[in-house]
Amino acid sequence: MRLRIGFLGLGTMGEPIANNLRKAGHDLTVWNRTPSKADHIVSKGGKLARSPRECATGRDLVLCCVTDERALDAVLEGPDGALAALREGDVLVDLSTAGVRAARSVAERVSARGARFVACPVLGSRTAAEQAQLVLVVGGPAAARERARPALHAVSARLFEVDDPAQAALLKLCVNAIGGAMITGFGEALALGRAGGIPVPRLVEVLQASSFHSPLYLMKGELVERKDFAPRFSIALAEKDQRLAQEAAADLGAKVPLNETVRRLFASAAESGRGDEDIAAIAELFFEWAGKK
Ligand code: NA7
Repeated sequence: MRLRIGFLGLGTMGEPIANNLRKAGHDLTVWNRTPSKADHIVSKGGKLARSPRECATGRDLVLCCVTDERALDAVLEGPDGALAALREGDVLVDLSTAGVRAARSVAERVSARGARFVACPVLGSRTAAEQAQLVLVVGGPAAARERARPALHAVSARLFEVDDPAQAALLKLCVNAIGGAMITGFGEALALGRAGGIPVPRLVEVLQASSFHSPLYLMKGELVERKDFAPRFSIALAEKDQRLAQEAAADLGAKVPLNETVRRLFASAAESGRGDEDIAAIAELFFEWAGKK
């Protein structure tokens, strides 16, 4: 089914996702705060809207993919915001990881306009986005999920569906809390090993033969070795996800001491100028600390 889609936010993840929607034959209109990021899509036949409101007007489906809850408010609110365009029965899908509070609050604001909200945080890197191999956690009313499904299938390998947007947001935060603990534990152990003369590839080789093996360690171990920290998933975004997990934990009365430590580590890396680097660069923080003794 060919949908008229409005897509807001063409960053690292949003651009390839929107591009796959175009390739799947949907009628695509895009908007990005920095319009030049739409050049490729526009050169291939996508249309460029002048505001989020214009982008969201008269669409079968509106999707957005922006940094966090603040960016989400920036594209939704105000006279030129996307919310102002929503009409009875419209569907807004948020692909951002904006947290549980945002999922609840946006769901309320969208339903106040008679429209329906689906929180749909994505799992996977830019490469997975380019290859339409993302994993999506889709949370919202069944009829809204049904409307969104052809578009979501076009950009993903697998969908996990739940009824509640807040639960979809929480599921994603839980997965990334585990990922954050894995990558920081990995970086710390690499530095410990290196301090005792164990090269990174050797440690990764043994780790991968153990029952703790993971594609994450293989991928990130190679990046650490090559010092290639171009962002597949940036330290700043990882820190944001830990912050949102802490916020959710506080609301639910759950204790997340490990998460607090992981967040502090990402924050230290960001403060030392590594915020825009890939999470693999967390190892460099431990290498620097090990060097100082
Ligand atoms: P990026 O590459 O940092 O892209 C962020 C996008 O959000 C990009 O389009 C930004 O526009 C947009 N943005 C950020 N702040 C604003 C404000 N204030 N107003 C409007 N638009 C804004 O992030 P990713 O694509 O890697 O990740 C997106 C989400 O998916 C994030 O939640 C991840 O955790 C998962 P810009 O191009 O800078 O003008």
